[in-house]
Amino acid sequence: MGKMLRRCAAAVAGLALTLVCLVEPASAGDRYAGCPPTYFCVWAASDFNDGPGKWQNNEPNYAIWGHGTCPSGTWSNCVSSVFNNGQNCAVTFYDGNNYAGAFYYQLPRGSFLANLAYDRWSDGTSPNDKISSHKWC
Ligand SMILES: [Ca+2]
Repeated sequence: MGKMLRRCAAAVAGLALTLVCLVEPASAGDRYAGCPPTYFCVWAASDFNDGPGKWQNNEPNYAIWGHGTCPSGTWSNCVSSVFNNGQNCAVTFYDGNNYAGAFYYQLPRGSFLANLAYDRWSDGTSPNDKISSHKWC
């Protein structure tokens, strides 16, 4: 009986250890690695994978910024997660070039969207793989 309890305890301990390993998130620093302070950063995949593309200023045309794994070869219509690591204000991003079309209004400074498939443009459709420009404040 005692032996069985010990075996069970070991199994539970092992399971707990496994769970801890599975659920332990990467630190914020790891998650956003490559997104320095003052930048708005984007990734081609959800959860901050495959990137980042990063800008300190307004960017009216993502199609001039290459990214090899995107279908178009550029960041336009290719973003699935974003992080506003700016120091001053919010970022609004848009479906069209030159801040046109549907938009996502003012992602606050220090905020992220890990999977744009779960978010909505101003017109109610998904911004996933649609961003083509962004503007601060
Ligand atoms: Ca677009």
